[in-house]
Amino acid sequence: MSTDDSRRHYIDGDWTTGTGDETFTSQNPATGEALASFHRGTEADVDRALAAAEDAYDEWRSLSHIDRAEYLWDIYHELRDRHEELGEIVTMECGKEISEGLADVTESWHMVEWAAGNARHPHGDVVPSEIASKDAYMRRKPKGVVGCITPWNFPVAIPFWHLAVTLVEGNTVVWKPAEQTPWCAHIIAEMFEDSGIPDGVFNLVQGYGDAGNAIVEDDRVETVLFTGSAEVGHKIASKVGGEPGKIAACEMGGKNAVIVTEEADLDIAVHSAVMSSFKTTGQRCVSSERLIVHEDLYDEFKERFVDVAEDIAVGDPLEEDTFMGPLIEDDQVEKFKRYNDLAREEGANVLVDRADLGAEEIPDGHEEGHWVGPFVYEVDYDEDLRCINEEVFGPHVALLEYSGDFDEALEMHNSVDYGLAGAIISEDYRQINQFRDEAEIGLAYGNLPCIGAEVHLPFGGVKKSGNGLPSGREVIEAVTERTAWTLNNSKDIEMAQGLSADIITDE
Ligand code: UN1
Repeated sequence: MSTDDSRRHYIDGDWTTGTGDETFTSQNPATGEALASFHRGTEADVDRALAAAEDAYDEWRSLSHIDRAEYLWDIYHELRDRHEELGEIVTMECGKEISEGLADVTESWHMVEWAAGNARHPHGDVVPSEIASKDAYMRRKPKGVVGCITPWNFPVAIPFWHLAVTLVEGNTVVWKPAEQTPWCAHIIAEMFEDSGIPDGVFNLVQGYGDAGNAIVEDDRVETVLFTGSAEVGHKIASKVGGEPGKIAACEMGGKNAVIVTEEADLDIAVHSAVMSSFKTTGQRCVSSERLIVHEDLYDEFKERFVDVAEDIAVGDPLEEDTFMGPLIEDDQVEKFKRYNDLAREEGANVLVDRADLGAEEIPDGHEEGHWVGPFVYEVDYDEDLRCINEEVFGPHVALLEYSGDFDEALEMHNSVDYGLAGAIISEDYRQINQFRDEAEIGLAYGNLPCIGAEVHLPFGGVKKSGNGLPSGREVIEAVTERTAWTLNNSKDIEMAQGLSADIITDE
């Protein structure tokens, strides 16, 4: 593909090739086929985008929430109207099977609906004052220029988690999407252009980590919203942490678990575990790589889970009878296999190994795809095993047996450094409530898979998984500053805390 065909960045209302001379291609992970070529952003491109965002800020913030939301409503309708087409593009570019590609687009218009609708909802609180003649209330102001860095696994939904609220609240944006899914990002930028949003309010710079880093390090950026790997997120958080006034809202991965207690309904347990471990081929930050199962049910659960894992339909993600599409790229396949080997070295008893699929399992014409099937093992619990502590981001699943009471399961559950999502499967409300209260996670589920959160819930983790801010309504916290505003309605000045307002002089 020649450079001239390559798609451009969207900066200051213009489609530009930028200053660099490199391009990169987006690939279909199911076929290895190149989908489109894109200009690779440089620090100079980010610099231009930030300058545009800074210039556009004053005018944008001066609009009302409701006027700003109008642009988002246009996008909401376009997302709905183009559901099928965009769902297929998501599937082609990131390999998720088609129901997931479609759900990604649905989740994005839900987020836009929430953010634009919220423009008409009350913002902030009226706060009582100790002094009857004072009014006190909270106001929020936009921060300014917000940098957004998004992952490939929800290439339409997660950008809207970041962008929709941020823009409605009056900030301007420079966005660097994942290098694996630039096509989806390009379409989102076209939607912003179609909406007629003022130049410079929304800017897209395509590219790699160096472009993302240029956003993170720039003084003009007040808030960085990041969703992606723990490795990158922790670097961003520590860089930004040293800068007063600047915030990094990071949502990263997990080593999530489903606990199946002795009081579980086994049908629910198997169903939830399969969904949690294999949807998106294990590539959600909320996917579960640990199944913690009580000894009373262990053998039966194992047999049933293994049966499904042996047969789970891996195939062409555009076909409706596929459950698992490919992994995103070769590096991910290698990582998955490396961790499968590590589990073996650490003493795992392998129950299902479909890491290398047979030729007959790979759909015709898809030989260059990044295919793997489930890898399931059991291992004697030892909290230091790396295979049950480190996130793989693939269908790599450990079965861990526990005996004794629920505290033991919880201890295993909480022993990892991460804390994003988890589920308990039990018919005993005491166990369920204990899990709700004591599981160290941001997203907790009872008798459900630990995936599939809705956009109006806070989404985010604790511990190494992040600070729970870059999504849903919590984004508001990250992209606005609060003012506590107090107004005196009296001609006299009266102070709180009984503080004297008398001016005393020597005269
Ligand atoms: C992710 O895990 O990377 O809760 C995002 C879910 C989706 C979002 C997942 N709504 O599964």
